[in-house]
Amino acid sequence: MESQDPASGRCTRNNAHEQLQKGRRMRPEIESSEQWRNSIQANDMVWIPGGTFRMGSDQHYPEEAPSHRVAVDGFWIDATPVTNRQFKAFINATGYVTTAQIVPDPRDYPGALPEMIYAGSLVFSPPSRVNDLEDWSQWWDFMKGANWRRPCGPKSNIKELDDHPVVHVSYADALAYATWASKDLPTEAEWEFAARGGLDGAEFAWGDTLAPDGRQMANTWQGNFPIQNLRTDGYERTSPVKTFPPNGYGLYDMIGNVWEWTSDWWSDRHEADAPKACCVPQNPRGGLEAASYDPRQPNIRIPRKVLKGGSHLCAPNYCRRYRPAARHAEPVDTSTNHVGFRCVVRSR
Ligand SMILES: [Ca+2]
Repeated sequence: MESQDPASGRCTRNNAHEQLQKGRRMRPEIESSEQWRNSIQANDMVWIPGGTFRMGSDQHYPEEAPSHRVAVDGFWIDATPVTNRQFKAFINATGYVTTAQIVPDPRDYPGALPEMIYAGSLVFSPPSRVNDLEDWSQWWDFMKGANWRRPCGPKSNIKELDDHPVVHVSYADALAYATWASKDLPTEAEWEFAARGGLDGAEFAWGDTLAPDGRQMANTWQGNFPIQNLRTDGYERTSPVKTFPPNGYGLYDMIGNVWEWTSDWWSDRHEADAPKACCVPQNPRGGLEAASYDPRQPNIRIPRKVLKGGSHLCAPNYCRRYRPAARHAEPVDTSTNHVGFRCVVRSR
């Protein structure tokens, strides 16, 4: 099974509630609809008209199947992933501390080596050679001191990365930001509908060819992952948002750059297509939390959410998940340097 995101064995330390209360007190409430509209426009959001579409794919990985019809109501969605500049404003306003900056509770990780219990996050560290593409530990390093301010470890910083997507955010971190901003996280159906940009059934967010006429349409990986990054698209790691063309809805970086959190609990497969148009699911909310745990790690009870969009580490030889239908299971406590998020606002 090809997969790029390991379960890191991090803990869920939910300090979000207390910090959010603090944040709310410091942030003026948006009370009138006019203020709300102004907020939407000021926040660079795009209105996605509701509709029915074909979600998933029968042509790729088993977790994307079966392709089935789904209906979603209209909603607003951020034109780009949340950037370091935006996340910094949230941190400055609330004093929020991210999951990666907190030492995990060993009780959440029975069997974990004591020397592995520290504040840190997963950083992609390309090896010079690999023995087995199934063994992700060859290129993922649970690095002490890595967090959103230090994306490549303690000696790195984000001085030149204001317009890059924020990374090293857990699900709780993403939800805390969204709540502070009076927004929410998208469901998988909302995210996929938006990513398709009106091209129902297309392979990619821009059509059916990965690189039309050789043009790179997203920040992915060109070359032999994980040892050879040709950077044909110009970027070895994350790229500034809006570097690559928008999709048909005017949304940037839906594919590639960073994976994005959705609010749906993971399920191994989609549900079957409805037998009649009358029975198409409306605004589905994903599977059950109890079914989202990783069966390969029975001792670690960390539920998993759905990630969408693929990242700069998705490569043709390893993880062809640079498509709207692609999905990945991520434990809610896990943060890495290729996972970020964007927010939605549902119609009032
Ligand atoms: Ca790239």
